[in-house]
Amino acid sequence: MRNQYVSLFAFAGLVAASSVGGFACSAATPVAAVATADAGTKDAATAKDGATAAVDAGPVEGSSCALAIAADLGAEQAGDLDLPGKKVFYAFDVKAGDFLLLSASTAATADTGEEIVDTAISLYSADGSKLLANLDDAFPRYTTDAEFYYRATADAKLCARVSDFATWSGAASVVATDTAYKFLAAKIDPASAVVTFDTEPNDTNAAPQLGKLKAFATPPGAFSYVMGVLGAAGDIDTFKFTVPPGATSIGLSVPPVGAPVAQGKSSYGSTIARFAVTVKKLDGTIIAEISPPVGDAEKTTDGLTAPVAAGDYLVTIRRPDGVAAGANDFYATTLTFGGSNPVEAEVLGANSNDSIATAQALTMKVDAANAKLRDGYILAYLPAGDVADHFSFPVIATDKVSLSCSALRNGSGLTDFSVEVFIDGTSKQSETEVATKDILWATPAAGSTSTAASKPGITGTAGTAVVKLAAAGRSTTNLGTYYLCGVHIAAP
Ligand SMILES: [Ca+2]
Ligand SMILES: [Ca+2]
Ligand SMILES: [Ca+2]
Ligand SMILES: [Ca+2]
Repeated sequence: MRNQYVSLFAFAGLVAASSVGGFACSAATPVAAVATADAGTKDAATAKDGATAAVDAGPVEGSSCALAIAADLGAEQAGDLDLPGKKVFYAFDVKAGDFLLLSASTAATADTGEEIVDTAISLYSADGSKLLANLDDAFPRYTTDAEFYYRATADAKLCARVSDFATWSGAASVVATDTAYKFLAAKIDPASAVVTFDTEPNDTNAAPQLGKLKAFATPPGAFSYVMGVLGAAGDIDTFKFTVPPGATSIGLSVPPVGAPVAQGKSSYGSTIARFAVTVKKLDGTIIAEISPPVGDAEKTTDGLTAPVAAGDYLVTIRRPDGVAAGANDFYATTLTFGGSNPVEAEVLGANSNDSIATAQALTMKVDAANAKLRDGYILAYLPAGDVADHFSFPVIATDKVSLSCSALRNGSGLTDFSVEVFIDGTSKQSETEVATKDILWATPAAGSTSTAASKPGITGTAGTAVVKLAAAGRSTTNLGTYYLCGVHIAAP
Protein backbone atom coordinates (compact mmCIF):
# COMPACT_ATOMS: atom_id res chain seq x y z
CA MET A 1 0.00 0.00 0.00
CA ARG A 2 1.21 3.48 -0.71
CA ASN A 3 1.44 5.64 2.35
CA GLN A 4 1.97 9.36 2.35
CA TYR A 5 4.03 9.06 5.53
CA VAL A 6 6.82 7.07 3.97
CA SER A 7 7.59 5.41 7.27
CA LEU A 8 6.86 6.44 10.80
CA PHE A 9 10.35 5.27 11.70
CA ALA A 10 11.90 7.72 9.27
CA PHE A 11 9.44 10.41 10.32
CA ALA A 12 10.50 10.18 13.95
CA GLY A 13 14.15 9.96 12.98
CA LEU A 14 14.58 6.47 14.33
CA VAL A 15 17.66 5.65 12.37
CA ALA A 16 18.01 2.13 13.65
CA ALA A 17 14.76 0.85 12.28
CA SER A 18 14.83 2.73 9.00
CA SER A 19 18.21 1.27 8.13
CA VAL A 20 16.85 -2.22 7.82
CA GLY A 21 15.44 -2.02 4.33
CA GLY A 22 18.80 -1.55 2.74
CA PHE A 23 19.95 -5.03 3.57
CA ALA A 24 16.94 -7.09 2.69
CA CYS A 25 17.52 -6.46 -1.00
CA SER A 26 21.28 -6.79 -0.84
CA ALA A 27 23.50 -9.81 -0.64
CA ALA A 28 22.79 -10.09 3.08
CA THR A 29 19.65 -12.19 2.66
CA PRO A 30 18.69 -14.86 5.15
CA VAL A 31 18.35 -17.53 2.47
CA ALA A 32 20.79 -19.60 0.48
CA ALA A 33 21.97 -18.34 -2.92
CA VAL A 34 19.05 -17.48 -5.16
CA ALA A 35 18.80 -18.93 -8.64
CA THR A 36 16.80 -17.21 -11.36
CA ALA A 37 14.30 -18.71 -13.76
CA ASP A 38 11.89 -17.16 -16.21
CA ALA A 39 9.07 -19.67 -16.32
CA GLY A 40 6.71 -17.04 -14.99
CA THR A 41 6.98 -14.62 -17.88
CA LYS A 42 4.37 -14.55 -20.60
CA ASP A 43 6.84 -15.64 -23.25
CA ALA A 44 8.27 -18.49 -21.27
CA ALA A 45 4.87 -19.70 -20.20
CA THR A 46 3.65 -19.58 -23.77
CA ALA A 47 6.65 -21.44 -25.09
CA LYS A 48 6.34 -24.04 -22.37
CA ASP A 49 2.70 -24.59 -23.18
CA GLY A 50 3.42 -24.82 -26.84
CA ALA A 51 0.67 -22.28 -27.39
CA THR A 52 0.68 -19.65 -30.07
CA ALA A 53 0.88 -15.93 -29.47
CA ALA A 54 -2.83 -15.63 -30.17
CA VAL A 55 -5.27 -15.23 -27.29
CA ASP A 56 -5.89 -18.65 -25.83
CA ALA A 57 -9.31 -19.24 -24.33
CA GLY A 58 -8.11 -22.43 -22.65
CA PRO A 59 -6.48 -22.93 -19.26
CA VAL A 60 -3.49 -20.64 -18.71
CA GLU A 61 -0.53 -21.79 -16.63
CA GLY A 62 -0.37 -19.76 -13.45
CA SER A 63 -4.03 -18.72 -13.49
CA SER A 64 -5.08 -20.78 -10.44
CA CYS A 65 -3.63 -23.06 -7.77
CA ALA A 66 -4.66 -26.03 -9.93
CA LEU A 67 -2.68 -24.58 -12.84
CA ALA A 68 0.09 -23.09 -10.68
CA ILE A 69 3.55 -22.50 -12.11
CA ALA A 70 5.95 -24.96 -10.47
CA ALA A 71 8.51 -23.09 -8.39
CA ASP A 72 11.61 -24.49 -6.74
CA LEU A 73 12.50 -23.07 -3.34
CA GLY A 74 15.25 -20.51 -3.84
CA ALA A 75 14.62 -20.06 -7.57
CA GLU A 76 13.46 -16.57 -8.48
CA GLN A 77 10.80 -16.41 -11.20
CA ALA A 78 10.17 -13.38 -13.40
CA GLY A 79 6.52 -12.45 -13.79
CA ASP A 80 4.29 -9.71 -15.11
CA LEU A 81 1.07 -8.13 -13.83
CA ASP A 82 0.26 -6.73 -17.25
CA LEU A 83 -3.53 -7.03 -17.16
CA PRO A 84 -5.93 -5.36 -14.72
CA GLY A 85 -6.74 -7.68 -11.84
CA LYS A 86 -4.23 -10.33 -12.98
CA LYS A 87 -3.30 -13.00 -10.44
CA VAL A 88 -0.38 -15.37 -10.92
CA PHE A 89 -0.17 -18.61 -8.92
CA TYR A 90 2.97 -20.56 -7.98
CA ALA A 91 3.26 -23.97 -6.28
CA PHE A 92 6.19 -25.30 -4.27
CA ASP A 93 6.97 -28.08 -1.81
CA VAL A 94 7.83 -27.44 1.82
CA LYS A 95 8.83 -29.54 4.83
CA ALA A 96 7.37 -29.34 8.33
CA GLY A 97 9.16 -26.68 10.33
CA ASP A 98 10.62 -24.82 7.33
CA PHE A 99 10.78 -21.06 7.71
CA LEU A 100 10.07 -19.54 4.33
CA LEU A 101 10.71 -16.13 2.81
CA LEU A 102 8.13 -15.15 0.20
CA SER A 103 8.64 -12.06 -1.89
CA ALA A 104 7.46 -10.35 -5.05
CA SER A 105 10.09 -7.72 -5.78
CA THR A 106 10.03 -4.96 -8.36
CA ALA A 107 12.13 -1.95 -9.30
CA ALA A 108 10.28 0.08 -6.64
CA THR A 109 12.19 2.24 -4.18
CA ALA A 110 10.88 4.15 -1.18
CA ASP A 111 10.16 7.10 -3.46
CA THR A 112 8.64 5.49 -6.55
CA GLY A 113 4.94 5.96 -7.16
CA GLU A 114 2.17 4.55 -9.28
CA GLU A 115 4.39 3.76 -12.27
CA ILE A 116 5.82 0.59 -10.71
CA VAL A 117 3.43 -2.22 -9.79
CA ASP A 118 2.69 -2.49 -6.05
CA THR A 119 2.80 -6.24 -5.40
CA ALA A 120 0.97 -8.33 -2.81
CA ILE A 121 1.11 -12.04 -1.98
CA SER A 122 -1.50 -14.46 -0.67
CA LEU A 123 -0.40 -17.91 0.47
CA TYR A 124 -2.82 -20.85 0.22
CA SER A 125 -3.00 -24.57 0.81
CA ALA A 126 -2.16 -26.60 -2.33
CA ASP A 127 -5.69 -26.60 -3.72
CA GLY A 128 -6.30 -22.94 -2.91
CA SER A 129 -9.10 -23.75 -0.48
CA LYS A 130 -7.44 -22.32 2.63
CA LEU A 131 -5.79 -18.92 2.97
CA LEU A 132 -2.71 -19.34 5.18
CA ALA A 133 -1.05 -15.90 5.08
CA ASN A 134 -1.42 -12.66 3.26
CA LEU A 135 0.77 -9.62 2.80
CA ASP A 136 0.98 -6.28 1.05
CA ASP A 137 4.32 -4.58 1.88
CA ALA A 138 7.48 -5.65 3.67
CA PHE A 139 7.79 -4.74 7.33
CA PRO A 140 9.14 -2.32 8.28
CA ARG A 141 8.04 -0.91 4.97
CA TYR A 142 10.75 0.46 2.71
CA THR A 143 9.16 -0.06 -0.71
CA THR A 144 5.80 -1.28 -2.02
CA ASP A 145 7.25 -4.77 -2.61
CA ALA A 146 5.60 -7.67 -0.81
CA GLU A 147 7.87 -9.69 1.45
CA PHE A 148 7.08 -11.86 4.47
CA TYR A 149 7.93 -15.02 6.40
CA TYR A 150 5.89 -18.16 6.97
CA ARG A 151 6.52 -21.31 8.97
CA ALA A 152 5.27 -24.54 7.41
CA THR A 153 3.59 -26.94 9.83
CA ALA A 154 3.67 -30.07 7.65
CA ASP A 155 5.32 -31.59 4.60
CA ALA A 156 3.09 -30.15 1.91
CA LYS A 157 2.69 -28.35 -1.38
CA LEU A 158 1.71 -24.70 -0.97
CA CYS A 159 0.25 -22.25 -3.46
CA ALA A 160 1.22 -18.56 -3.54
CA ARG A 161 -0.73 -15.95 -5.46
CA VAL A 162 0.87 -12.70 -6.66
CA SER A 163 -1.35 -9.76 -7.57
CA ASP A 164 -1.24 -5.99 -7.40
CA PHE A 165 -2.22 -4.25 -4.16
CA ALA A 166 -5.59 -3.04 -5.48
CA THR A 167 -6.68 -6.54 -6.49
CA TRP A 168 -5.41 -7.92 -3.15
CA SER A 169 -7.42 -5.34 -1.20
CA GLY A 170 -10.58 -5.74 -3.29
CA ALA A 171 -10.28 -2.42 -5.13
CA ALA A 172 -10.28 -1.70 -8.86
CA SER A 173 -6.91 -2.50 -10.41
CA VAL A 174 -5.04 -0.13 -12.72
CA VAL A 175 -2.14 -1.55 -14.74
CA ALA A 176 1.17 0.13 -13.85
CA THR A 177 3.70 1.36 -16.41
CA ASP A 178 6.30 -1.09 -15.12
CA THR A 179 4.49 -4.39 -14.42
CA ALA A 180 7.49 -6.69 -13.99
CA TYR A 181 8.17 -8.50 -10.73
CA LYS A 182 10.23 -11.42 -9.48
CA PHE A 183 8.59 -14.04 -7.28
CA LEU A 184 10.67 -15.92 -4.74
CA ALA A 185 9.83 -18.61 -2.24
CA ALA A 186 12.96 -19.61 -0.35
CA LYS A 187 13.83 -21.55 2.76
CA ILE A 188 15.47 -19.57 5.54
CA ASP A 189 18.96 -20.85 6.26
CA PRO A 190 19.29 -21.04 10.07
CA ALA A 191 23.07 -21.16 9.64
CA SER A 192 23.14 -17.86 7.73
CA ALA A 193 25.37 -15.20 9.27
CA VAL A 194 22.42 -12.78 9.23
CA VAL A 195 19.93 -15.11 10.94
CA THR A 196 19.54 -15.63 14.68
CA PHE A 197 17.39 -18.76 14.70
CA ASP A 198 15.70 -19.85 17.93
CA THR A 199 17.57 -22.87 19.28
CA GLU A 200 16.30 -24.29 22.56
CA PRO A 201 17.00 -24.17 25.42
CA ASN A 202 17.16 -20.38 25.62
CA ASP A 203 14.59 -19.60 28.28
CA THR A 204 16.67 -17.94 30.99
CA ASN A 205 18.66 -14.78 31.51
CA ALA A 206 21.45 -16.95 32.91
CA ALA A 207 21.74 -19.12 29.78
CA PRO A 208 20.65 -17.04 26.79
CA GLN A 209 21.24 -17.96 23.15
CA LEU A 210 24.05 -15.92 21.55
CA GLY A 211 22.61 -13.74 18.81
CA LYS A 212 24.44 -13.28 15.50
CA LEU A 213 25.03 -9.78 14.13
CA LYS A 214 26.01 -8.55 10.67
CA ALA A 215 27.82 -5.22 10.88
CA PHE A 216 27.23 -2.20 8.67
CA ALA A 217 29.15 1.06 8.51
CA THR A 218 26.75 3.98 8.06
CA PRO A 219 25.69 4.81 10.69
CA PRO A 220 27.80 2.35 12.68
CA GLY A 221 25.62 -0.60 13.55
CA ALA A 222 24.60 -4.18 12.88
CA PHE A 223 21.50 -6.23 12.31
CA SER A 224 20.07 -9.74 12.45
CA TYR A 225 16.94 -11.48 11.29
CA VAL A 226 15.51 -13.10 14.42
CA MET A 227 13.15 -16.03 13.91
CA GLY A 228 11.70 -18.71 16.08
CA VAL A 229 8.78 -20.51 17.58
CA LEU A 230 7.07 -20.05 20.91
CA GLY A 231 6.45 -23.70 21.71
CA ALA A 232 4.72 -25.10 24.74
CA ALA A 233 3.17 -22.70 27.22
CA GLY A 234 5.92 -20.90 29.09
CA ASP A 235 8.47 -20.98 26.25
CA ILE A 236 10.32 -17.69 26.08
CA ASP A 237 13.28 -17.05 23.80
CA THR A 238 16.18 -15.06 25.20
CA PHE A 239 19.03 -13.85 23.00
CA LYS A 240 22.20 -12.05 24.04
CA PHE A 241 23.66 -9.33 21.82
CA THR A 242 26.76 -7.18 22.20
CA VAL A 243 26.28 -3.57 21.10
CA PRO A 244 28.58 -3.02 18.10
CA PRO A 245 31.17 -0.18 18.31
CA GLY A 246 29.62 3.22 17.66
CA ALA A 247 26.00 2.11 17.91
CA THR A 248 23.75 3.96 20.37
CA SER A 249 20.32 2.40 19.85
CA ILE A 250 18.59 -0.96 19.58
CA GLY A 251 15.56 -1.46 17.35
CA LEU A 252 13.30 -4.47 16.90
CA SER A 253 10.34 -4.59 14.53
CA VAL A 254 6.98 -5.89 15.75
CA PRO A 255 5.50 -7.05 12.42
CA PRO A 256 2.00 -8.45 11.82
CA VAL A 257 3.18 -12.02 12.41
CA GLY A 258 -0.41 -13.08 12.92
CA ALA A 259 -3.93 -11.76 12.80
CA PRO A 260 -7.21 -13.20 11.62
CA VAL A 261 -6.22 -14.36 8.13
CA ALA A 262 -8.46 -12.60 5.65
CA GLN A 263 -8.09 -11.33 2.11
CA GLY A 264 -6.68 -7.80 2.09
CA LYS A 265 -5.32 -7.98 5.65
CA SER A 266 -1.61 -8.44 6.31
CA SER A 267 -0.68 -11.48 8.42
CA TYR A 268 2.31 -13.80 8.28
CA GLY A 269 -0.04 -16.59 9.37
CA SER A 270 1.31 -17.16 12.88
CA THR A 271 -1.19 -18.22 15.53
CA ILE A 272 -0.09 -15.33 17.75
CA ALA A 273 -1.21 -11.93 16.52
CA ARG A 274 1.89 -10.13 17.85
CA PHE A 275 4.72 -11.04 20.20
CA ALA A 276 5.95 -9.21 23.29
CA VAL A 277 9.61 -8.17 23.56
CA THR A 278 11.77 -7.07 26.47
CA VAL A 279 15.29 -5.60 26.42
CA LYS A 280 17.28 -6.13 29.60
CA LYS A 281 20.73 -5.54 30.97
CA LEU A 282 22.58 -8.71 31.90
CA ASP A 283 21.51 -8.26 35.53
CA GLY A 284 17.87 -8.50 34.43
CA THR A 285 17.06 -4.79 34.67
CA ILE A 286 14.46 -3.99 32.01
CA ILE A 287 15.32 -0.94 29.90
CA ALA A 288 12.61 -1.28 27.25
CA GLU A 289 9.54 -3.42 26.70
CA ILE A 290 6.69 -3.76 24.21
CA SER A 291 3.64 -5.71 25.31
CA PRO A 292 0.73 -5.60 22.85
CA PRO A 293 -2.43 -4.03 24.30
CA VAL A 294 -4.62 -6.75 25.80
CA GLY A 295 -7.51 -7.49 23.45
CA ASP A 296 -6.15 -5.09 20.85
CA ALA A 297 -2.86 -6.70 19.86
CA GLU A 298 -3.01 -5.58 16.24
CA LYS A 299 -2.87 -1.95 17.34
CA THR A 300 0.47 -2.42 19.02
CA THR A 301 3.44 -0.37 17.91
CA ASP A 302 5.48 -1.05 14.76
CA GLY A 303 8.56 -1.67 16.82
CA LEU A 304 10.76 -1.10 19.83
CA THR A 305 13.54 1.50 19.79
CA ALA A 306 15.69 2.25 22.81
CA PRO A 307 18.98 3.98 23.55
CA VAL A 308 21.77 1.62 24.61
CA ALA A 309 25.27 1.99 26.03
CA ALA A 310 28.25 -0.18 25.13
CA GLY A 311 28.00 -3.70 26.48
CA ASP A 312 25.70 -6.70 26.38
CA TYR A 313 21.92 -6.81 26.38
CA LEU A 314 19.33 -9.57 26.57
CA VAL A 315 16.42 -9.54 24.13
CA THR A 316 13.51 -11.74 25.15
CA ILE A 317 10.63 -12.63 22.85
CA ARG A 318 7.54 -14.19 24.41
CA ARG A 319 3.79 -14.55 24.08
CA PRO A 320 1.89 -11.51 25.31
CA ASP A 321 0.48 -11.92 28.82
CA GLY A 322 -2.77 -13.90 28.86
CA VAL A 323 -2.34 -15.35 25.35
CA ALA A 324 -2.66 -19.15 25.23
CA ALA A 325 -0.26 -21.30 23.20
CA GLY A 326 -1.39 -21.88 19.60
CA ALA A 327 -0.54 -24.53 17.01
CA ASN A 328 1.98 -22.41 15.07
CA ASP A 329 3.16 -19.52 17.25
CA PHE A 330 6.11 -18.46 15.12
CA TYR A 331 7.74 -15.05 14.87
CA ALA A 332 10.09 -13.40 12.40
CA THR A 333 11.54 -9.96 12.94
CA THR A 334 14.58 -7.79 12.40
CA LEU A 335 16.85 -6.51 15.15
CA THR A 336 19.07 -3.52 14.45
CA PHE A 337 21.73 -1.62 16.34
CA GLY A 338 22.32 1.86 14.94
CA GLY A 339 22.33 5.59 15.57
CA SER A 340 20.00 7.79 17.58
CA ASN A 341 18.45 11.22 17.57
CA PRO A 342 20.54 14.01 19.19
CA VAL A 343 20.34 13.79 22.98
CA GLU A 344 18.79 16.69 24.93
CA ALA A 345 21.31 19.15 26.35
CA GLU A 346 19.70 19.05 29.78
CA VAL A 347 22.10 17.95 32.47
CA LEU A 348 20.27 15.48 34.68
CA GLY A 349 19.77 17.08 38.07
CA ALA A 350 20.11 20.60 36.77
CA ASN A 351 16.66 20.59 35.14
CA SER A 352 17.75 23.11 32.56
CA ASN A 353 14.78 22.82 30.14
CA ASP A 354 11.89 22.56 32.60
CA SER A 355 10.00 25.70 31.50
CA ILE A 356 9.03 27.49 28.30
CA ALA A 357 11.41 30.29 29.30
CA THR A 358 14.35 27.89 29.50
CA ALA A 359 13.50 25.79 26.42
CA GLN A 360 16.42 24.27 24.54
CA ALA A 361 16.68 25.66 20.99
CA LEU A 362 15.99 22.71 18.69
CA THR A 363 18.45 22.30 15.84
CA MET A 364 16.43 22.24 12.61
CA LYS A 365 18.18 21.00 9.46
CA VAL A 366 17.06 21.21 5.85
CA ASP A 367 15.75 17.79 4.82
CA ALA A 368 18.13 15.97 2.49
CA ALA A 369 15.30 14.94 0.18
CA ASN A 370 13.14 18.09 0.29
CA ALA A 371 14.60 21.62 0.44
CA LYS A 372 11.26 23.03 1.70
CA LEU A 373 11.31 20.79 4.75
CA ARG A 374 13.31 21.30 7.95
CA ASP A 375 13.68 18.48 10.46
CA GLY A 376 14.59 18.49 14.15
CA TYR A 377 15.06 15.32 16.21
CA ILE A 378 15.09 14.68 19.95
CA LEU A 379 16.17 11.85 22.23
CA ALA A 380 15.50 12.89 25.83
CA TYR A 381 14.75 11.50 29.27
CA LEU A 382 12.17 12.21 31.96
CA PRO A 383 13.56 10.47 35.03
CA ALA A 384 11.85 10.98 38.39
CA GLY A 385 12.27 14.62 39.40
CA ASP A 386 12.39 15.96 35.83
CA VAL A 387 9.01 17.74 35.56
CA ALA A 388 9.15 18.47 31.82
CA ASP A 389 11.37 19.13 28.81
CA HIS A 390 10.91 22.06 26.41
CA PHE A 391 12.37 22.61 22.93
CA SER A 392 11.91 25.79 20.87
CA PHE A 393 12.02 26.74 17.20
CA PRO A 394 10.83 29.79 15.24
CA VAL A 395 7.86 29.54 12.86
CA ILE A 396 6.20 31.88 10.37
CA ALA A 397 2.44 31.86 9.73
CA THR A 398 2.66 29.86 6.50
CA ASP A 399 4.82 27.10 8.01
CA LYS A 400 3.16 23.72 8.47
CA VAL A 401 4.46 22.03 11.61
CA SER A 402 4.11 18.27 11.98
CA LEU A 403 5.58 16.05 14.66
CA SER A 404 5.83 12.49 15.87
CA CYS A 405 6.72 11.64 19.48
CA SER A 406 6.64 8.41 21.40
CA ALA A 407 7.64 6.87 24.71
CA LEU A 408 5.50 3.81 25.58
CA ARG A 409 5.06 3.11 21.86
CA ASN A 410 8.88 2.82 21.53
CA GLY A 411 9.19 0.61 24.61
CA SER A 412 9.90 3.26 27.27
CA GLY A 413 8.60 2.83 30.84
CA LEU A 414 7.21 6.40 30.89
CA THR A 415 3.43 6.43 31.42
CA ASP A 416 0.90 9.05 30.30
CA PHE A 417 3.60 10.72 28.24
CA SER A 418 2.26 13.99 26.82
CA VAL A 419 3.12 16.45 24.08
CA GLU A 420 1.97 20.08 23.96
CA VAL A 421 2.92 22.81 21.51
CA PHE A 422 2.84 26.52 22.40
CA ILE A 423 3.42 29.50 20.13
CA ASP A 424 4.51 32.64 21.98
CA GLY A 425 3.22 31.05 25.19
CA THR A 426 -0.26 30.16 23.91
CA SER A 427 -1.12 26.47 23.85
CA LYS A 428 -2.03 25.29 20.34
CA GLN A 429 -2.53 21.53 20.77
CA SER A 430 -1.78 18.69 23.18
CA GLU A 431 -2.07 14.93 23.32
CA THR A 432 -1.35 12.15 25.82
CA GLU A 433 0.09 8.89 24.49
CA VAL A 434 -2.08 5.76 24.52
CA ALA A 435 -1.08 2.14 23.91
CA THR A 436 -3.05 1.77 20.68
CA LYS A 437 -1.97 4.70 18.48
CA ASP A 438 1.13 6.73 17.69
CA ILE A 439 1.21 10.45 18.41
CA LEU A 440 1.52 11.81 14.88
CA TRP A 441 0.44 15.37 14.17
CA ALA A 442 0.22 15.86 10.44
CA THR A 443 -2.27 17.23 7.99
CA PRO A 444 -2.82 14.70 5.19
CA ALA A 445 -2.59 15.97 1.63
CA ALA A 446 -5.85 16.92 -0.09
CA GLY A 447 -7.71 13.79 -1.11
CA SER A 448 -5.64 11.50 1.11
CA THR A 449 -7.54 8.83 3.01
CA SER A 450 -4.66 8.18 5.41
CA THR A 451 -5.72 7.66 9.02
CA ALA A 452 -2.17 7.54 10.36
CA ALA A 453 -2.31 11.00 11.93
CA SER A 454 -3.64 11.31 15.49
CA LYS A 455 -4.10 15.09 15.22
CA PRO A 456 -3.62 17.67 12.46
CA GLY A 457 -0.43 19.63 12.01
CA ILE A 458 -0.09 23.22 13.27
CA THR A 459 -0.10 26.23 10.98
CA GLY A 460 -1.23 29.86 10.81
CA THR A 461 0.66 31.57 13.65
CA ALA A 462 4.08 33.22 13.61
CA GLY A 463 6.32 33.31 16.66
CA THR A 464 8.44 31.09 18.84
CA ALA A 465 7.07 27.57 18.97
CA VAL A 466 7.83 25.42 22.01
CA VAL A 467 7.14 21.71 22.28
CA LYS A 468 6.68 20.54 25.87
CA LEU A 469 7.17 16.88 26.80
CA ALA A 470 6.12 15.46 30.16
CA ALA A 471 5.14 12.15 31.78
CA ALA A 472 2.65 11.59 34.58
CA GLY A 473 4.37 8.44 35.81
CA ARG A 474 6.94 5.70 35.36
CA SER A 475 6.71 1.92 35.30
CA THR A 476 8.14 0.20 38.35
CA THR A 477 9.40 -2.74 36.25
CA ASN A 478 10.48 -1.11 32.98
CA LEU A 479 13.10 1.44 33.99
CA GLY A 480 13.43 3.12 30.57
CA THR A 481 12.64 6.87 30.91
CA TYR A 482 13.49 7.90 27.35
CA TYR A 483 11.33 9.23 24.56
CA LEU A 484 11.89 10.17 20.91
CA CYS A 485 10.52 13.01 18.81
CA GLY A 486 10.76 14.28 15.28
CA VAL A 487 9.60 17.83 14.44
CA HIS A 488 9.12 18.80 10.80
CA ILE A 489 8.44 22.24 9.36
CA ALA A 490 7.22 22.49 5.77
CA ALA A 491 7.62 25.89 4.14
CA PRO A 492 5.04 26.87 1.49
CA1 LIG B 1 11.39 -20.97 21.20
CA1 LIG C 1 12.86 -20.78 24.48
CA1 LIG D 1 14.85 15.69 30.33
CA1 LIG E 1 13.63 18.78 31.91
